[in-house]
Amino acid sequence: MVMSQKVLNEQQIAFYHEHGYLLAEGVIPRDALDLAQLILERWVDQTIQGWVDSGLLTDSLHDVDFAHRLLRAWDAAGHPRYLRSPRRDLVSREMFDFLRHPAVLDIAQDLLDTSEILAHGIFNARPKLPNQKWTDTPWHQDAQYYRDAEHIHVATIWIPLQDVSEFNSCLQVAPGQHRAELYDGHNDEETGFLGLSKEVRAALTGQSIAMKAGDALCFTQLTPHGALPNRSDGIRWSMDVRYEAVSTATESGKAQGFVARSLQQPDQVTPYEDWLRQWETVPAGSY
Ligand SMILES: O=C(O)CCC(=O)C(=O)O
Repeated sequence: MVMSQKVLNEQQIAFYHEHGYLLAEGVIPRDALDLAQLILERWVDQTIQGWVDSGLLTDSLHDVDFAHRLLRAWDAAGHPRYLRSPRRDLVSREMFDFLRHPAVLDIAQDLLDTSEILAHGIFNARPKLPNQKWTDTPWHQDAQYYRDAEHIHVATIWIPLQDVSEFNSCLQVAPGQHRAELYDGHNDEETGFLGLSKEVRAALTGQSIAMKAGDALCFTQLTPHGALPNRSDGIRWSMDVRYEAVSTATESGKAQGFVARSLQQPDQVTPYEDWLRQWETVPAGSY
């Protein structure tokens, strides 16, 4: 029997719908953060091994802590490009378990107001190194990346692995602006990321959301948001995951997504092997 429990109260849910975002404090338990870190440590190992194999690096810096290892290796390797928002390379049993972690699904259930939940196929890890312009996420709406969700509620849950502030790349949101339209996507000149036009961006007032590890920032597919630069001396790590109701699930959500919870039809919950099969055509090293 799948257990679920309400984690957000009525005021929090009303705030989310009114303002288009919610900072939910202390909702991500330690074991979920540890699982995310394990997934990311494995990805760091692979990334650094790639630099060693291609002769950019001789020492894979195993003794350096998680907050600095990729940074030290990247410096030593001469600043090679790497996958700034890895997704395909994270696909594993552990990633599957993170996406369907009961604490994360409980939040999704409250936001979506249904127990029939699809884990959206678009999720990302963000290894954001200090003063590294090309990983600074510009202002955008998530639905600019999956326009079939223009009128479908997709809830993003952004989970930092350490405390974040304006100093180390917390996110900013534009409260209430999820009621506006889905804007055309523009390529950000500095980063190449898709985002809002300069004109739309200039009209928004960003609110910085400082967070503790264990907090979750929730926002809708239309909520404008972006990240501040990382001015600390450590990496800012985060995971961003998305959920939508099974009954209205979008094609882009279903493509690499899976039914993560169903209290009405538990036998419809996707087994790990079926999810893995959905990735067979997506090449390693891609999003
Ligand atoms: O982590 C970041 O820098 C950006 C996250 C983001 O934009 C998202 O989760 O949609």
